[in-house]
Amino acid sequence: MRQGTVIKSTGSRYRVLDDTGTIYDCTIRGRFRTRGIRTTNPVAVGDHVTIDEQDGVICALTPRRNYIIRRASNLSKESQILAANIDQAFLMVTLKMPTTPVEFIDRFLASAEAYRIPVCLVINKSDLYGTDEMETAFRVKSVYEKVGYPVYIISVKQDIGIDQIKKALEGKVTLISGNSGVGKSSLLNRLNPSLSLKTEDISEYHEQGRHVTTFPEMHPVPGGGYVIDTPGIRGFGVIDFDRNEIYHFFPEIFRLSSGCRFYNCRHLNEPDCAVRAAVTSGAIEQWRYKSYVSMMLGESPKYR
Ligand SMILES: Nc1nc2c(ncn2[C@@H]2O[C@H](COP(=O)(O)OP(=O)(O)OP(=O)(O)O)[C@@H](O)[C@H]2O)c(=O)[nH]1
Ligand SMILES: [Mg+2]
Ligand SMILES: [Zn+2]
Repeated sequence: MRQGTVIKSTGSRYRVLDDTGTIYDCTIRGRFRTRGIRTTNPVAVGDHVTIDEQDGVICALTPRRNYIIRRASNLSKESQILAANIDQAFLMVTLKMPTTPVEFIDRFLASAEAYRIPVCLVINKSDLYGTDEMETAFRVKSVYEKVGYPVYIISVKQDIGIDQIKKALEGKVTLISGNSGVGKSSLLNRLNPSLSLKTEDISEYHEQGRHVTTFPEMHPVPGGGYVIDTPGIRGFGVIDFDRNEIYHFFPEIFRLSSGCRFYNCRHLNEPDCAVRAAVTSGAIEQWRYKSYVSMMLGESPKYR
């Protein structure tokens, strides 16, 4: 028997890394259940497991510290566990080729707040930015840092800002998410060239990536720590929020909400709402509030 961590899961096969650095390809035996949700995969990347290395089977699962899920498909009631036991997430975004909508950032951050997973924003491809885009990048940086999220502006291609990324990854298990084509796999290749992850030119015409990475996979980074590369934007399941709780997941809105006249203020059109007052005064960023309202109204995001 050995203890190990699942570093890859492709349906029925699991790759497990033990603490001596040996890799085992395993299947599972017996029943593993995750309380409360129906999942298509009982064991996920990041899971700590006990394996029988003779038979190549996973025989026990250590309780998870946390996990993130996504719906297996739009129609399905079943969920897929994307990753477990994560210390933090990096959300990689780009202002060009492709352009990440801020609303996507806000939905991702709200989901991460709900999972209590700290997030760093990584704005990549700064080499492509002209003066206007650079200004936007710094504006985005100041808005999100004010809310409490660290923001890094980097260029994997020109090797700018990579040292800060290395430092932030040190000793942690980090999930890397972001829409297709933003450069997640490219960053991981830059950090650990021996990975040779597949990357692909995004189509100039669509300015969209094509989901090159298809299964979440965990990779060691030099200096200690692990990163989990996830498939495209769908990487972080937008969870089904309880409407009345959404404002808990916008930290700056939550902080001000105690000043509202009504304890159950939804911050939409109630009188004496401290949140709307803060939007008017500029203390809360307009686009953050718009994202909040859009989630409150149950609008579905327009991007894929
Ligand atoms: N100009 C520029 N291009 C970059 C940069 N980083 C990555 N790219 C390019 O962007 C394209 C997509 O990169 P990938 O690393 O495959 O993107 P990904 O986020 O892993 O995409 P999926 O696996 O589909 O989710 C590739 O052509 C990369 O060479 C950068 O800093 N600057
Ligand atoms: Mg990729
Ligand atoms: Zn209010």
